[in-house]
Amino acid sequence: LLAGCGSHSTQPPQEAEGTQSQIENSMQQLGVVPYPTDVSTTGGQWTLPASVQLLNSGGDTALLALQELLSQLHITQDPTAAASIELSLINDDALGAEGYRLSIADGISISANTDTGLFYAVQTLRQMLPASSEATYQLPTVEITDTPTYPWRGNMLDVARSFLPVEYVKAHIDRMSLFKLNRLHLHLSDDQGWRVEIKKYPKLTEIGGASAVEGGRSGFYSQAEIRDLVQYAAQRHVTLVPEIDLPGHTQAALAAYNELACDDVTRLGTYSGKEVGFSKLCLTKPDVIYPWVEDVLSEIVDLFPSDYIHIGGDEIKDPLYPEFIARAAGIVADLGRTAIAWEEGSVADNEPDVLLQLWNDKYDIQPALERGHKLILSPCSYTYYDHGNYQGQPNTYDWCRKEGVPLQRAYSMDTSKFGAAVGIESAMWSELVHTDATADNRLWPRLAVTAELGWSQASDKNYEQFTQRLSNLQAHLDALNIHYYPEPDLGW
Ligand code: TNX
Repeated sequence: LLAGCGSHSTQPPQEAEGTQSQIENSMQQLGVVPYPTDVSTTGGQWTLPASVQLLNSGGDTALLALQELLSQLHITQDPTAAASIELSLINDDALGAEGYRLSIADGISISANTDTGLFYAVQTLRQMLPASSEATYQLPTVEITDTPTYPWRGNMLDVARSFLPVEYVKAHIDRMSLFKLNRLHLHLSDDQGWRVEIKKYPKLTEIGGASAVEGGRSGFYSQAEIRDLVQYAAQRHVTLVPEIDLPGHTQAALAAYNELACDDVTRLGTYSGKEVGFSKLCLTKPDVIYPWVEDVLSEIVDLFPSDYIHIGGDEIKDPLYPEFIARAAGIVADLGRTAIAWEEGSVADNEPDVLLQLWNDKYDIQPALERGHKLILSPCSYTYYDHGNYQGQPNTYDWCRKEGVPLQRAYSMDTSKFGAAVGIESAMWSELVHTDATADNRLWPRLAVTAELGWSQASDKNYEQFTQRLSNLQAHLDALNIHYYPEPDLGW
């Protein structure tokens, strides 16, 4: 499906059919987000018939995704059908671990090095087709070769301030996968709540799971639920990245286990305010806190197969803070994984493989880059989706940018200017986000920006074309039941 020229089109006037500029025009209008690396089309069309045969050599989740897509469109599978859709695993270094080729001529042929690549090709096809069944399916004849710019294309959900139920997280993973987003960072603990069952410390969820920010939702994930979520996400090529925020932002844990605090008698109830920066594990009680940190992180590692485990590290002042971060990152390493810390953790003497998550646009991360650390880019003035879709949007923060983070602002981020990065991650903090519908409104359509900046070539960046392509995906967002913000730039 080619995107029509919207009223806000900036396309040059069309020339005679088949000219180079017409071809480029139609190329740029392939209604796909994130935009693929290389698209070549001759301007022809192919009609996908009502019945096709599937030829599969190596697709696993990709085959399931393709079958689901066809069944939604009421296209039947028939081994004797003339037209075919073929999935094949190949060996082509240029495609890496996530890339694919998709060719549409008088059939559809998809190839990739991995099931992940095949799966992403199916997502591209899904976007090129309508969101629900129609009488006929016209596709442009096209050759797409597509590989991501960054391996880390993420989103963070703060389920600690206000909980998000398993069903929401699953729906979110589905939605992410349509846009080839591949990391879901779960902020599982904070002052206002503790959201993951830890068998050795049941009070963490008995007490910490029962609290929330004022007006927000309490709750927690059992270990069985986490295992189910991990598997659900893996089938959609999303890695769940757990964060246990340490040593600050720990009031929920301190309320459950008072001995972790320095002042075991004062201020140890649960907390439902919004201010940050008052709580911490007692860093002068190493014999108490480190065994606890080790126990908690070893259960986390056991639950989450992610190579990276986030240890938090934000917004705390303590002379022993650098030592704590280095020790906690060391515990993660001893458990066979690699730590992520928020930018402040850069003051610690960490192994250079520790990832730093940049959140303050102006933080001086240069010294850490010089030591070889890589970044996850979450500069608040572009990626904090708890900030308004527009200036003054009710129940949004604006501490980082008073105009909020409108779609165009988010899109204007230059990912190359911050230093060596594994990718980009947008963050939805939830002090002010207390329902599924509000979460949807904050996440969408802006999450499509995260996807495009994380995947597409910087040289293809063009806001007008991005909005044209994205506006065409409205029916897909509707089909996924997303209560998105009706962004005027998209005509929604
Ligand atoms: C800063 S950014 C925080 C969070 C808040 C958020 C609100 C960061 C690492 N910490 O604790 O929820 O601002 O926008």
